[in-house]
Amino acid sequence: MSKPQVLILMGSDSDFETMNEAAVALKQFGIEYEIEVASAHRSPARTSKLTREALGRGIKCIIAGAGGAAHLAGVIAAETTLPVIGVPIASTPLAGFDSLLAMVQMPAGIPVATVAVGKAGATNAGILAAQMIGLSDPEVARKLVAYKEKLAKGVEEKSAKLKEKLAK
Ligand code: RP5
Repeated sequence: MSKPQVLILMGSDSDFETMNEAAVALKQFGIEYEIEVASAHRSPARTSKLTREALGRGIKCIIAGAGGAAHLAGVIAAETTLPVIGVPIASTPLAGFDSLLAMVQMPAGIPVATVAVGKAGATNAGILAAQMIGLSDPEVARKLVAYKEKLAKGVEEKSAKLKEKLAK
C-alpha cells in the first residue's frame, strides 16, 4: 500500500456519513487517503499536530469537513501551505448555512477552497483533490478524463430515456 496523498479531517465522527463521499471519490481515482477526527474547538492541539505533520508525510491536499461554527478548515489553512478544501456539513438546525458562512468567509491570505454544503460538496472535494494530484500524476489525469466522459454519456442517456418516455 502506498502512502496517503490526501488527509481527510472532520470535526466529529457524526460528520462521517457526509465526508465518506470524499473518500469514495478518491478511491475512484485510485488515490490513497487517511481519515481522522480532529476538532478546531474540542481538540485544537491535535488538529494543529495533524496539520503541521501533513506536508512532511507526503500529503498533497487536506480536505476538512465541519458543521455549525465550522472553523476547522480555516485553522488548518492557517498552519499549512498545503491546499485546503473545506466541506460545510449540515449538522445543526441551520442546515449547513452556518457552516458555509463560517468556512467560506476567510480573510485574505488564508485560502480555503469551500465546496457545496453536504454530500455533493464532499464528492466534489474528493474530485478537486484528485484534479490537484492529476497535475503531476498521468494515471490520475487519465481517470479524470474518463470520469468526465462518463458523466457526459450519462446525460445523453438520460435525454434519450426522457424522449422515449415522452413519445409513448
Ligand atoms: C462540529 O459540530 C462537527 O464538525 C459536527 O458537524 C458538529 C456536531 O458535532 P457532534 O456534537 O456530533 O460531535 O464541530
